[in-house]
Amino acid sequence: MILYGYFRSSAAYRIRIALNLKGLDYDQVAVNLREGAQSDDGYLGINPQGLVPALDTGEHILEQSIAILEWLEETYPKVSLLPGDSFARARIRSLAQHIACDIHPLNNLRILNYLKSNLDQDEEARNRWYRHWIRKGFSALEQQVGSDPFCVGAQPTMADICLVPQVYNAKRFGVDMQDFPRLEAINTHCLTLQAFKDAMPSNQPDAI
Ligand SMILES: N[C@@H](CCC(=O)N[C@@H](CS)C(=O)NCC(=O)O)C(=O)O
Repeated sequence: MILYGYFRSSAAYRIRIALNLKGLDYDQVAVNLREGAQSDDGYLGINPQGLVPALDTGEHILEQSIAILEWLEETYPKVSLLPGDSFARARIRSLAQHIACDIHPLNNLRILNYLKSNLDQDEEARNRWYRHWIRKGFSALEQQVGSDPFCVGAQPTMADICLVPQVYNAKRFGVDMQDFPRLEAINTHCLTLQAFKDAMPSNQPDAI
């Protein structure tokens, strides 16, 4: 499989964690978001949305990280990212979607670029925007996650796969994680696992 991503892309980071947890081999192609490579014709031929990640399965190209996670789960069920009964699985999906649908998109690069170029917002204003939406989402998430020791239960799930990259973003933009002790504890615990460590942005071939 080939993962099209970028070391700092949190959506691609999700897929790296999942592939590592499931023990699947993959190659990576870096799409340099800072240089605008997501809008090159070549990449738009892979994902017309101009977003990473995209996963070439060898047979198909898949986009959208949550859909890719679901496909990986169905295709390689051995190490489950959605364990438990239907209620547990719905909770896992709910936390994952909270992050992937309601927190992450507001702070995407193209949103920040629009705030800068079209709405004349300076760096301080853009960073305030960024921190605001993470803090708002994390305040609710802090009350929704468990502590056993992952977001839901005793093994890492799709919820943790979405949480860890979002905490990485939060820290990068100066969100004080002391206000979210449960999220911080889950993040710290996840990062003791090799699959999460290997997926960290700083451990990717395109890291600068
Ligand atoms: N909903 C998409 C979001 C993908 C996404 O927003 N990717 C970001 C990086 S984390 C991106 O490619 N941004 C490029 C841009 O904003 O121009 C998914 O989950 O895959």
